[in-house]
Amino acid sequence: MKIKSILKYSFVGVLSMTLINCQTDSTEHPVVEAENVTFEESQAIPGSYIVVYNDIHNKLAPLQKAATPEVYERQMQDLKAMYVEEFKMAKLTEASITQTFGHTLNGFAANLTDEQLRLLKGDSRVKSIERDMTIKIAPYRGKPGGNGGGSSPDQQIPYGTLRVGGGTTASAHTAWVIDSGVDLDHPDLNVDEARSRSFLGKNSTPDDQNGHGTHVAGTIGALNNSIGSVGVAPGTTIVAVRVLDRRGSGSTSGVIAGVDYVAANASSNDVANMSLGGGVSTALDNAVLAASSRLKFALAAGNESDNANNHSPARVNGNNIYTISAMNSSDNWASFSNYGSAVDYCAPGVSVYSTWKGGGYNSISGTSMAAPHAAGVLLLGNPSSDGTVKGDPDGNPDPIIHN
Ligand SMILES: [Ca+2]
Ligand SMILES: [Ca+2]
Ligand SMILES: [Ca+2]
Repeated sequence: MKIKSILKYSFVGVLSMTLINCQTDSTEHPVVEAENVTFEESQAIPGSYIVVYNDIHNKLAPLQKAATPEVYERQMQDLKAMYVEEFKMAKLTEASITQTFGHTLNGFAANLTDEQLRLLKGDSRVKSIERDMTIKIAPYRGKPGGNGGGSSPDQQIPYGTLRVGGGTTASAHTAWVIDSGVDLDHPDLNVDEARSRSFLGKNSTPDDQNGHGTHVAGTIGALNNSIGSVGVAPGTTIVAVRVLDRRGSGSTSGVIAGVDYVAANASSNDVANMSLGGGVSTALDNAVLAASSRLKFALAAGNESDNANNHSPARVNGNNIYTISAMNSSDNWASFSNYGSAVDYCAPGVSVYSTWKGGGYNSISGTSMAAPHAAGVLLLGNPSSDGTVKGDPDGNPDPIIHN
């Protein structure tokens, strides 16, 4: 197989790895460069581009924070109409625009012909163009199917919830889970369905068809009742921001749209969790950095056993951005975890018990599972730490996050 996956998004679960470092023969395959982003043709979504707008004529007033999701949708509709008008010369149509961004990046994703691409590239009102890339699910180690629901197991407090000093108090703030959706009616979760959204196209549901997003949600806020699991901040309001489908397929543009929606609707002290990642996307990095002025972010470091600086959005640094590596129940480094200077804290990420789609439960591993422990701590206030992880491969042991 000649095709190398260097910049494919994937869920951050063990073995989920789309290895950026498996690129060994880039001379053999043409590497396309668009602006400051490098990727292989094979990972690009044919004809789909992320266009960042350069407002040289000051046509865009900064958008007001959206009071409701409906306000946000109207803002995006107006913006889309503006971009169609602005780029009339490239015959841009509303139908060709697949996502619109206005709170983090100014711009849009669109399906473009080669001629449209040429016209936009030569236009000073365009700041940058990135090719849109595929997000794909990766297999989980362990029990990918989970417990499909029906039964209500006796409650157990996961080791990770205890290790980070959680399990007792709900946060008054909101957890925004940018993932495969969340099981909206899971009996062990408090999901705000009204603010939950899917960015997988018109009429798609924010209900989790995969399990991964529900697992993340449970680690943050599974209820302290009599059944199942207990999250770090049990009972905290969860909003599902679905950017990955039941197979884990999505796009960079969809993830950016999710981040933009969260930035538009969140309150400060809210926390967004992003347990996904891949190679480098400057547009996604910039979106997360911009959104971090409005709320906090917990980011999975990634599972490539690689430097997190090679992966977006893990590599983004900022005051409100926490990149999280993974360890096991004995505070030992998880061999799959990414490392390096971008990492801020370590958290439990091996054999983590949590909620699953269809009212179920599952135990899985990954920095995907570590990040929501940090999200839970951040929802409870400023984080502290309790010791450092043993065996950190970068020689600078990450502090273990603690409430
Ligand atoms: Ca419970
Ligand atoms: Ca960092
Ligand atoms: Ca370290």
